[in-house]
Amino acid sequence: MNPVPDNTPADEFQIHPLSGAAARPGTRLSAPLAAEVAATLAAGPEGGAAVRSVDLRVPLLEKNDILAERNRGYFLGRGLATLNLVSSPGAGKTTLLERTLDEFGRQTRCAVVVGDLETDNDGRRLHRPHAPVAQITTGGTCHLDAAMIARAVESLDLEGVRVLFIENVGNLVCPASFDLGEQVRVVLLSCTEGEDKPLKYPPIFKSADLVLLTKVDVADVLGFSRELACANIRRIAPQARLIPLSTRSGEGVAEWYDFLRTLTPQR
Ligand SMILES: Nc1nc2c(ncn2[C@@H]2O[C@H](COP(=O)(O)OP(=O)(O)OP(=O)(O)O)[C@@H](O)[C@H]2O)c(=O)[nH]1
Ligand SMILES: [Mg+2]
Repeated sequence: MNPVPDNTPADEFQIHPLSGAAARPGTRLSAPLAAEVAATLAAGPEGGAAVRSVDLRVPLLEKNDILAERNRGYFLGRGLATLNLVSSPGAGKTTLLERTLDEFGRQTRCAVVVGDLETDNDGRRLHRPHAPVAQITTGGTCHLDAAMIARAVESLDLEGVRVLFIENVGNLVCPASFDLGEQVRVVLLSCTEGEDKPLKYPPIFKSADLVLLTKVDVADVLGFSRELACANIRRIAPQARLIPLSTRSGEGVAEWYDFLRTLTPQR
């Protein structure tokens, strides 16, 4: 494999044509594309192509923000408090929602929209006669967006529902950029991930209204420092409320329900 040159400018990256059409001279490309590929490869060192990155997210995010604002108005009009739960894969979002529907959800009617790349596993886990659930399978997209939420919500019977939970795709990066129109963003950090994650993935923590430090029942056995994790969360997300929690031991669960009870729909 070709080494990456030392003098690579910060806004460029390298593509080495190890596979695909560019690596197979026998493959015929259309004439204009072939000329463009040949010129690009000729310009790069040892067959590598230097490509300037272009940020395509700005128009995409502007469109999402407009749709998110529309969702927010819809939720407010229906008197719905909405929470967007985001975390790395496996931090305990579905487990917390299962327990929440079984306990809090008996007094206050709740609904759930849950997103995953593939499978409807979480939707099936969350299915309860007293709580409507919609599953979004993104087919590869690493986050939910406002348009997906608008379509999913249309499929739900929201009669009498006061709290709408949105379980985002497990990912600590992409969901940070996509407003869904939620009232409250809840970021979960589990003890199995390590204390340093707020420092390494700050955008999502900076966007949090509430941080749940989950799986605290296993903190000691993992040698996980709750104090250090809480200090890191407070440093990166001083605006957020923090609740250490375990769905296994029940620690923090009552505080979570108290938080939910205080929510009144607002922008
Ligand atoms: N020890 C312990 N394990 C937990 C706790 N909460 C969840 N788990 C376990 O963590 C694993 C992942 O939990 P999920 O609820 O599926 O996590 P998730 O965030 O919904 O995962 P994705 O949807 O894949 O992102 C499961 O094996 C749960 O049993 C907890 O409080 N303590
Ligand atoms: Mg889940």
